[in-house]
Amino acid sequence: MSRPNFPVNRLKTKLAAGQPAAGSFLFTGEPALVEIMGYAGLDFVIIDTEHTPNDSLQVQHLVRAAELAGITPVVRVLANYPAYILRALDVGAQALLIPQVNSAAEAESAVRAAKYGPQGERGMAGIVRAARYGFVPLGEYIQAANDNTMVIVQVESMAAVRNLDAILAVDGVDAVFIGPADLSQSMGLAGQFENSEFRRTIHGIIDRAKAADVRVGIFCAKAADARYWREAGADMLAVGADTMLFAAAVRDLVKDLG
Ligand code: 3PY
Ligand code: MG
Repeated sequence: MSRPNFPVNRLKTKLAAGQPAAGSFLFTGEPALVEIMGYAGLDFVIIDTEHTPNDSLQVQHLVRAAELAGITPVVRVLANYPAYILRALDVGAQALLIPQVNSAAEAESAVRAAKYGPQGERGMAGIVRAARYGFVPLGEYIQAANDNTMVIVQVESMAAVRNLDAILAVDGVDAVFIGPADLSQSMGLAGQFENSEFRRTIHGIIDRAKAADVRVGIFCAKAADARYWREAGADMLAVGADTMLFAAAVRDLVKDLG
């Protein structure tokens, strides 16, 4: 009987070492694209279930592909509900991205749902994929899950910006993640990503997270934006998505064909 190992959380390792981590979103449900991202050298892939129809069975296949290719599978849940968090974790998500977290109480609720006791009250089943189907003693699995599972909460509304210091102080929040699209809308500046007030607000979030010694991520449409926000102090750069990368490649191809 072989004894399965738990995957190394590359995103957590990098952020803990003070190094920036780079990744991308996955909007299709295609495991081959997860493998390609891993083999190309990205640190993490955010498997999205907020804005995609991917269900948990598909997420499980995508997480498997990520483990195979050595890239950390982050799952963005549909909403901040314990049941969605449990689904993502039981199939093996190593990190959760929780959309629209607007207060410390909401961040605490996410952490409670993500951690087994005594830190939280995640529903327990020792035979799921994350638990290696019971091939690892339950106590060891619980410890490994609580140590390795990351909780990353999205700051993407003015309410979250107002409550940011309290959110940053929540025990178990590994990082905050800026969602520029929703944040711009919440500021009454929908899609105005070059607006100076908008950009000042993002700088402010990054500075406050740094002051609290909490890691900070951001979605970037392109590599130049990622370089800019990394320079400004962001640690977790999520650049584009599989669909965006493919669209850009096909656009270039059609252009090159003349
Ligand atoms: C947003 O821009 O609102 C996002 O959630 C990006 O991840
Ligand atoms: Mg958003």
